[in-house]
Amino acid sequence: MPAYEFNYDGLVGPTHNYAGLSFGNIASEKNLKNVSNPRLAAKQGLKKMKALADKGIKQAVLPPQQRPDISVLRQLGFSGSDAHVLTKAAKQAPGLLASVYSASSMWTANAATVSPSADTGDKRVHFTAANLNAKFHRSIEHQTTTRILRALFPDENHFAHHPALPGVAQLGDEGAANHNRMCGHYGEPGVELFVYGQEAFNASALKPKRYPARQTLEASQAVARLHQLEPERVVFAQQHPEVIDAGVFHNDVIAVSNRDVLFYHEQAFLDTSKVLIELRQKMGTHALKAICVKGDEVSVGDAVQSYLFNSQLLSIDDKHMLLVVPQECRQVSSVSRYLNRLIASGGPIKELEFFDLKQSMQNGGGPACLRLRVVLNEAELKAANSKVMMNDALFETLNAWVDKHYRDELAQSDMADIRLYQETITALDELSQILGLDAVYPFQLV
Ligand code: SUG
Repeated sequence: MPAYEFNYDGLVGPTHNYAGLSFGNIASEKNLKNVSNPRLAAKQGLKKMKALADKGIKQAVLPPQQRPDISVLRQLGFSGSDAHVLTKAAKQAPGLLASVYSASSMWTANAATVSPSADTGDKRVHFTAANLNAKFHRSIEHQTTTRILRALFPDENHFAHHPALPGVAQLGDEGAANHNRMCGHYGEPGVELFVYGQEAFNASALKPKRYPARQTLEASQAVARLHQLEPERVVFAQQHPEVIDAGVFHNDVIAVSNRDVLFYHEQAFLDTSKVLIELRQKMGTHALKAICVKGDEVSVGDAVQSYLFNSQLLSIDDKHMLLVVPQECRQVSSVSRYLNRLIASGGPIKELEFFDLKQSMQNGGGPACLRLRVVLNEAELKAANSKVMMNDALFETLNAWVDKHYRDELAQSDMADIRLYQETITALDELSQILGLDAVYPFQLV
């Protein structure tokens, strides 16, 4: 059955801010305490969604989460009225307050790992919400993520939803950001490539020295089992520990794939030739097109600064792929020169599109971080929530919703303000109606 790749982009939430919460993510650390512009951030994301939808890419929206999540502060011992909880947390534990305020669910590449029905044993689309255990502010996303995914893909005949893996470091799971799927057409069985940063239960295995490896082999293996993937169609590859230490905190900061094309930096994997041999063997008749960027063309540092690989590689048709890159790729000269050569090379990547996503980029989130890929066939598409599909009308409605509810400046000092909390609840209540969501947010469940 024909199938399509849908890009579900995270709608940036009203509390988007810079709190420096992600050790190992250089942009997040660098922009600590900068004043953010949530309205602009949301609009930059919407603009990308609309532009890609206009190019014929299947585009949808994933709603933001409820922030601040005051229930987490209560769980950690703060009590009294909501206003009191916020002011006490601001005084006593500003790091915790910033964590429950983070709009980090916008990076939906970390929401879940998704396996299309063509790959799974029971021929359903499988979703496992990522536990995001490596960072406290992200570890509080998965319960709402699961509720949202269930609301968007409700029919159990077509969709299987797994709760996040246990929230411990040995099973750290960061979702689709460390997952690629190689295939011919989207509806055909594919080979799923899971990239991990460390092996948790092997003390002698190589690990990064400076920054944490967020994803473990054991977590990747568990997701592959839950999704009933055939071992003959799965590849596990270790990310090079040295690139994690250079700021590559997810595989999607150093590699991206689409169908039979793998676009990656030469230092992405610990043992590249083994990964390529296994992929070629498991892909069978679909010849892998490997596009390797050498370190003397683009250094790992320039890749991290420009987010060249945090791009979206999208099929316009069977012979034409588009690379969606952040505008920073124009500003780093080695990357800009490389991209000119790439387009002139006559390979499968024929077109570039640059986007201004600076608000998200300053927290380490480029075009690929902002989207979760979900392959759906016609029957699955009919069973999915259609109100989140991007089109002219939804674009207008969401822009108007952002204008009505979002601030254009947010500093850490605003977080004790109970009015900000109330504004977000009002906004999400309205959004639930726009997107046809039923009781996904904690405030709707009480
Ligand atoms: O988990 N940044 C996110 C960025 C996630 C990018 N996602 C992918 N590569 N797929 C993270 O590090 C920063 C929040 C702050 O510092 O305020 C943050 O969470």
